[in-house]
Amino acid sequence: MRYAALVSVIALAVAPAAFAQTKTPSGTQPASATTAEAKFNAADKNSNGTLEGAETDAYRADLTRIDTNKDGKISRDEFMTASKSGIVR
Ligand SMILES: [Ca+2]
Ligand SMILES: [Ca+2]
Repeated sequence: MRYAALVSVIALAVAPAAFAQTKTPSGTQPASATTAEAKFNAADKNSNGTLEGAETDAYRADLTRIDTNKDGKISRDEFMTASKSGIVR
């Protein structure tokens, strides 16, 4: 009786770890959304949620491709889209 209870406790403790290992293979994922988010936040010096003016300097070469609505600014959505398609690295 006590042994059975112990086994079920161990099974409960081990199961989530095994699941996590099979779900996330290490080192195979491309730049994640979290990384793109961090890059955007680092570039957005005034934290207004948009890259404009000097904040876009690092992305000037690709600005026409990143700035899909052509307002001269890079929104968070535009940045994420560009990141997914490999324009922003
Ligand atoms: Ca900004
Ligand atoms: Ca824009």
